[in-house]
Amino acid sequence: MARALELARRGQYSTHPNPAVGCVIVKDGEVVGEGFHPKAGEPHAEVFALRQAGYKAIGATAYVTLEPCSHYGRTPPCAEALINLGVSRVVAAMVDPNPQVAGRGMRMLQEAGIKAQSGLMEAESRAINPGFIKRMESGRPLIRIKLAASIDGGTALANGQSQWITGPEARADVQRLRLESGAVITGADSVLMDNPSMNVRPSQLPTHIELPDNWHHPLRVVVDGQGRLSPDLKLFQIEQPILLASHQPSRHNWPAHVDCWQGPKLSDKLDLNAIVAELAERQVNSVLVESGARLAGAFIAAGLWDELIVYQAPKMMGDSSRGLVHLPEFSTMSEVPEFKFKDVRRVGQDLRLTLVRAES
Ligand code: AOF
Ligand code: ZN
Repeated sequence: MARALELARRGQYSTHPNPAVGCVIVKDGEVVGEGFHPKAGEPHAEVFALRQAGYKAIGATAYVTLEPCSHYGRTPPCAEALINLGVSRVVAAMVDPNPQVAGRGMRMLQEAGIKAQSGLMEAESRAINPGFIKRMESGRPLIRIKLAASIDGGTALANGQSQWITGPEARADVQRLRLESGAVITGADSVLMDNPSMNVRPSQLPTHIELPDNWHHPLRVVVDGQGRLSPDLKLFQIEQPILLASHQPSRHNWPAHVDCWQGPKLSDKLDLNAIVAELAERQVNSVLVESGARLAGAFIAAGLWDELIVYQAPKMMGDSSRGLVHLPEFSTMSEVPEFKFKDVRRVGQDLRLTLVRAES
């Protein structure tokens, strides 16, 4: 199973919206077939492993990082392929949270007389596809909010200057976060302030990442309620898909890669729940919010987040600098939102703090 997990990880930047899955087929203590799912629309992990195993699959054990599927999706059911090719035992790391499968694959195998169990190295398997699992289990994507600040919480000087607070290693780590995300969301404030491109730049990724040729570019999402952005900005010059979200129609003519999406208003602003629902509809598994203090605060206040990732630089910007997140004023400490550190580590000269809900 450890080997199957290793194989699964090879697909982690290209299977969107599908999960990354690996499979190893073992016969008489020897590996006879290996495979992983490379891309949605292409065969699943089991099919590649079965092809390699050929007749040796008869009486063999298949280790799969996800329950074999039971449905006709873009490809036929893997449970059927395992049955037809004579595998006698299937060990899965976890049940597929996709409601179209959800235990039916295991049942199909058992009904065909195959010994089928799940739960081996489950935590490791879940860690490979957190976004897919979140969307399948809750109907909305996993939402991570990235923030960067000085040790005293400054994110920009009073004059707006903010580049660069954190060092090159932290910025490379942010490139990795983008690569892991189905969509990256930012707001008009940040776009007007920094003129960012919001894309993944392979040359700026951490050196340990092996990027496959068919890697998935995250959908860039820009929240522009007031319609303040114009097509000449840098991010619109890059011909990768952009979703431009507003609660009112746009006045501009946008190039074909910019999809203008109009959503409902909630207290005079675009309803963030509606954007998140739209992204789930578009099969986005995980979202990275990379925005200014207002939009980040709005996501937090709406409860639309799973992880806060805060990069903290060993610098002081003083109390005339701008703060990390805009939240309403609190009058007692009991109202102040509390979080829990899930992970704390050093990235280059900076710290990376990962926070989750206090009650999780
Ligand atoms: C497997 N093995 O390697 C993967 C599985 O549209 P399709 O046919 O590609 O089906 C996608 C669904 O299949 C996906 O949502 C998930 O439930 C499952 N993925 N299953 O048996 C695999 N990638
Ligand atoms: Zn399958």
